[in-house]
Amino acid sequence: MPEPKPTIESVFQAVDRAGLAPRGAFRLGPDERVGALANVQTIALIGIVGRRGWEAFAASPEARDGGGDPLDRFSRRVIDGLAEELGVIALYPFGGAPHWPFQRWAQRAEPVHPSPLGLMIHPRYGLWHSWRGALAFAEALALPEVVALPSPCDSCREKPCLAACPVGAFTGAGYDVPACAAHLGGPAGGDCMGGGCLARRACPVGSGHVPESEQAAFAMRAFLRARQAPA
Ligand code: B12
Ligand code: SF4
Ligand code: SF4
Repeated sequence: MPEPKPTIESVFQAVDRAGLAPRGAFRLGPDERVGALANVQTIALIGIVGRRGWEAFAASPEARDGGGDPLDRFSRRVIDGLAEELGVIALYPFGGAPHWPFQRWAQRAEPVHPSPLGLMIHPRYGLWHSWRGALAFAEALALPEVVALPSPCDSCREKPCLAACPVGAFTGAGYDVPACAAHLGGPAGGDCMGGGCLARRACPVGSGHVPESEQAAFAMRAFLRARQAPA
């Protein structure tokens, strides 16, 4: 007898049990079903929101084994495990170009919107969320409708995020990555390195989900290490 079709609710429950955050799901259009996605109809996104997901990582062997890219290795182990259990494909936001368009996908799965920093903003979690992977199903799963909520940036008149970076890395024309990395690696970069990006922290949305210093510092160290690695 064929395996029963999973429901999106059971998939989200499995993600939850694995300690990660379900981040909604969406259907691929016919023109998107090419290459590695040729047999895929539904994509369910998985991530970290606030501390949800981070705690599972912090308790994982990868967090303590001293090896490189611990969060990516943790994500692969857990999400590959879910994919195997469900008989589906796992996709990841990391691992080199060409990148899967997680930010674009996310806008179809949850009420997230582009912010002036380039990061997606969530009405509840603000800028404090990310994606760790996705499960790609051959089946067209029945999905709940995404609740449409406006972008918090539309009604944010002062836009404090744009003024908070000490080196003006957010110019309105993009993100000046070399300026940011030079600041982080220099003597004045301690505040961003220890507590997280000041521009991100200046956003009033989701302020209850600002990561504790250990989580923020981990992300900043990983970012700086990647910027300093030889090309
Ligand atoms: C390359 C990359 C970078 C580069 C360059 C980023 C840049 N702004 O140019 C570097 C290394 C500098 C970088 C830095 C950081 N990154 Co980065 N990065 C990526 C990565 C791996 C690929 C982006 C990409 O090129 N995608 C390919 C295109 C085709 O996909 P896309 O969805 O269409 O993405 C673009 C569109 O969404 C577009 N876009 C934005 N709005 C809209 C609206 C519409 C309608 C459309 C069509 C497109 C569009 O902007 C995206 C390009 O960045 C993504 C992961 C991923 N796979 O997406 C993470 C990602 C974007 N980064 C992320 C983060 C958190 C960071 C950092 C904060 C570092 C950190 N500590 O983790 C910093 C700061 C980022 C910043 N302020 O912009 C998160 C963002 C989470 C969020 N809330 O949005 C992602 C999604 C990774 C993840 N695992 O969740 N990053
Ligand atoms: S400070 Fe305002 S404009 Fe900037 S990300 Fe937050 S809500 Fe959006
Ligand atoms: S980490 Fe610091 S230097 Fe880099 S963009 Fe954010 S505020 Fe600016």
